[in-house]
Amino acid sequence: MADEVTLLDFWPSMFGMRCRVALTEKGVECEYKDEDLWNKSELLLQMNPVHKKIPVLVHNGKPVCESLIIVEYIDETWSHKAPLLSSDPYDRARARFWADFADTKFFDLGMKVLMTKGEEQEAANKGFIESLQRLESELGDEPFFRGSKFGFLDIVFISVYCLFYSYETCGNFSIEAECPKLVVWAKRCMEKESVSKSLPDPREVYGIILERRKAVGIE
Ligand code: GS8
Repeated sequence: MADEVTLLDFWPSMFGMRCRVALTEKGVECEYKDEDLWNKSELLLQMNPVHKKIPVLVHNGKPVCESLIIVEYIDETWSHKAPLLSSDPYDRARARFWADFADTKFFDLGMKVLMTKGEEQEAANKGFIESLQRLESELGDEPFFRGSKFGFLDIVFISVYCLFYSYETCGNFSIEAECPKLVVWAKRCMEKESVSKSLPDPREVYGIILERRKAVGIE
């Protein structure tokens, strides 16, 4: 029997994008269901009763939650093609460390750039640019985070590329001026169809950010 694969998703979600890129890299046929996060479907509540969040990968009726866990699950389940994590334990540990950095530090700093103003935003800009620079030095002179091959960490971080325009516009800085190699890396990733098809238009994403800024009275 063929695999039944569904992704409960929300189009501007950076976490959803990770799963979309991984599934496309592996050539997995998948039904994408866009959730209304203000009116969640019964299916989402049933499949992720703990966090009630997207993304959720439903594979033959069984849910897998949390984007990093989903990407690893996809890699292990469809292991015949495009390996995303290295077979070396040290490389895997390093990839997981930076993925954790993405979710526990990097995204939060980025969110502060988008959702604050004045002195608070200036401090956020500084911290966020430092994080980008850290990431850039982790990349070094390699084409991808795993060296010559596109893999897990590229998937973890590339979704943020569709927010670069928003970070630069809200924070009033240039990522290209601060981290030129990182921008070259992002453009290299965008040459992959799995990435370019999975990331939304940066201006549409900025439209959402702008609405949120207005809603909380910063704009
Ligand atoms: C985060 C998922 C998440 O925040 C992951 O999958 O990596 N750690 C998780 N999902 C958001 C949408 S993206 O901003 C979500 O589903 N929010 C709904 C809610 O909080 O009610």
